Amino acid sequence: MTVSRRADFPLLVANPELHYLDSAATSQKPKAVLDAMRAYYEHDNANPHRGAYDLSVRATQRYHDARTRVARFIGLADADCLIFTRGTTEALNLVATAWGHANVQAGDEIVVTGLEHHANFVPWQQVARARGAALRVCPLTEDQRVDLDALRGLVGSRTRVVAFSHVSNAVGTVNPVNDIAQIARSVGALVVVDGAQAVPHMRVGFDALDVDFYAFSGHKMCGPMGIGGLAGRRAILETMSPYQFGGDMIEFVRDDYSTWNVLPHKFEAGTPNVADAVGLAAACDYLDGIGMDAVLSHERALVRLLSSRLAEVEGVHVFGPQPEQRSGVVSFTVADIHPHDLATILDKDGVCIRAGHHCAQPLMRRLGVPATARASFYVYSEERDVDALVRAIERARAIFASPQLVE
Ligand code: 7TS
Repeated sequence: MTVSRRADFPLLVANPELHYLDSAATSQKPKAVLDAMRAYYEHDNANPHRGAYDLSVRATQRYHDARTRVARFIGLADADCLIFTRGTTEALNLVATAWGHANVQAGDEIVVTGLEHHANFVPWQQVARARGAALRVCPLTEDQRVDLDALRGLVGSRTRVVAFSHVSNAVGTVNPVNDIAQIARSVGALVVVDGAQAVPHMRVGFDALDVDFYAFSGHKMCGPMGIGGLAGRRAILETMSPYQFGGDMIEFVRDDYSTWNVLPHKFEAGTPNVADAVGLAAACDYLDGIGMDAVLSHERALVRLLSSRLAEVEGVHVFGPQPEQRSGVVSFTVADIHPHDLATILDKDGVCIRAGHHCAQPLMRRLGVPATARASFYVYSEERDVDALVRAIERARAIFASPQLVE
């Protein structure tokens, strides 16, 4: 087991009894990120791209540098093809709106998978409805991986888009991006990847992937809330119309028409979120300081440990593939205890897990459960968090087995 980074996270240091096992929802923030954002506001804050004065030039430079840094982190050489967004949700809506509505025609098909978070499902469902296209949902294997044979049979000459998650938030499946992309390419479809649960946990090399768009969120990777990104191919971004209109994204505005700024500004209307971009760049520095391979192996070790411990607890069912095909997520149910009740009891022991449908209702329906309990790890997670979780589950089972409760 590699070393936990708990000491770098002020919230966890201030709460030594807390077992934070909900990093797939949002990660805690290291001091280095908080310091970088504070320093930006204390020394460099101004509205970028506007002022002729030195402070505004500095703010512009900080924003530019943050983009270059984050692009490097995700393996994107052409940093102008990284659009900063509020997060994955906005990034995927940008593609669905700006590309989907313009390019999907009546009778076309859009393919998503049965694993998707609503953020990569509903925008495509809505494009399909608006354009008179069909949404096809790719089936999964028994252990919740994308069924590649089924996908081959599902795509065809009318498939315009294949949209899928790199890593499932609900069960942790790591999907073979290039295998899926190859199937999409065979019919000439646009390839859109939801990387919200991948970028925080493993090395992602956008340029080496055969995909067109890749979305992610800063707040799940040690960065602040309110910033994320969309990486895209220049040739496609250039053809797309803006998603929102206003300041920064225009070139000329006449009474009856306007022309657009160059990438990335064309897709970033209004005052940009500089401080959060600076924070996200600091998060990239922080994670690279650990090494993404070390991040993944730390989480996998904990997933293996928790999976083997849960196998000994009666009534526990764990979803998803083998730990080697999963990120730091363990999604499970405990017989006769609703996940919400379980999470409430666990909270009394300082154990924070997520219970619910994980914004993946189509997946829950396929699993035949209303909800699951989900523990998710990150760089600050420790074996004692696993111990506390398993102990708390045993306590919950004892409470539910007690005769008083049955009466
Ligand atoms: N896609 C995936 C795979 C996600 O896990 C999430 C958030 C999103 C998209 C949306 O990201 P946002 O930053 O724009 O909100 N997932 C979760 C989760 O699993 N629990 O809370 C949020």
